[in-house]
Amino acid sequence: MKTRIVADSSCNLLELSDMDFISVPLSIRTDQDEFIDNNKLDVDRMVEHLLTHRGRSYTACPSLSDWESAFEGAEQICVFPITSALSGSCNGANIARAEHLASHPEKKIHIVNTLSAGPEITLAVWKLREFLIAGMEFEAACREIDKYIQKTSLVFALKSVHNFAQNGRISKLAATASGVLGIHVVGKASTEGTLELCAKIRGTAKAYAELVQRMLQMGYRGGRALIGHVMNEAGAAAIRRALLHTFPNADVSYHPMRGLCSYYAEKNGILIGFERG
Ligand code: X90
Repeated sequence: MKTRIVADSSCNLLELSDMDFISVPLSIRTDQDEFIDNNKLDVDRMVEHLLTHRGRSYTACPSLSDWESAFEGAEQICVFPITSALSGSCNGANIARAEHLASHPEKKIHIVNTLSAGPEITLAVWKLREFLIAGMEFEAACREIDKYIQKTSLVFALKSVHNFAQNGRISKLAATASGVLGIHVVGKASTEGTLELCAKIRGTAKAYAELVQRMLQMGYRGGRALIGHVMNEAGAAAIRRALLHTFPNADVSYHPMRGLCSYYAEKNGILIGFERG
């Protein structure tokens, strides 16, 4: 039976080695332009373009047919949409699943309730890949992933939450002081899958120290961590060094994020997905 992993583009992966994988793009829009978050998108150019863009901008989740075509041609599919608390992506995946199963009742489609975005989802995709490559049976692997994601978390440091406020995904009040020069908003994905803003920190070094501190408080003990950044490799590398200073054997990597996360996290933004315990 053909097994596939499908994620929407909030997971920042374009491919997955030794695994049938499809990324379903969200899109980022202004009144003039549309940026489809696929492998053709020049993310840095989009980020720079939006920095100088004066009008409104939006995002849109994948269409039902985008989801359904990602289900074609495989019999066992595990799906990773962005948090259902902030996007219609998960709802769309569920509707497409029901429609697809109506005409293909023999298939198995599992949708993971990620309640997160970016690197935390990537960790779960990587773990599922490991389970499947190790020969674990599909349904058992999906059950293990539902458990795994309970033991991972996401923290972030953003210099602006303007695009969240603009799109009504956090309150304007919560966004106060965001965008003020030198201020970083440090927060985490809440258990409901929304943004929880924890602190406003002046200065980059202090903000990153706060991120590491939060990770420790939340139970990071040197497991796998993935740092997603927006045009900020130096920042990601510095955080990685700080984590390795405390946990020399930790498996910490970083990568630039794709369009959707880069749009919301904005230039220099950092997201960290990590294993607890
Ligand atoms: O449906 C759509 O238009 C997409 C909306 C997505 C909104 C959330 C984007 C999150 C991107 C930014 C920081 C981490 C937030 C974690 C919350 C769970 C990542």
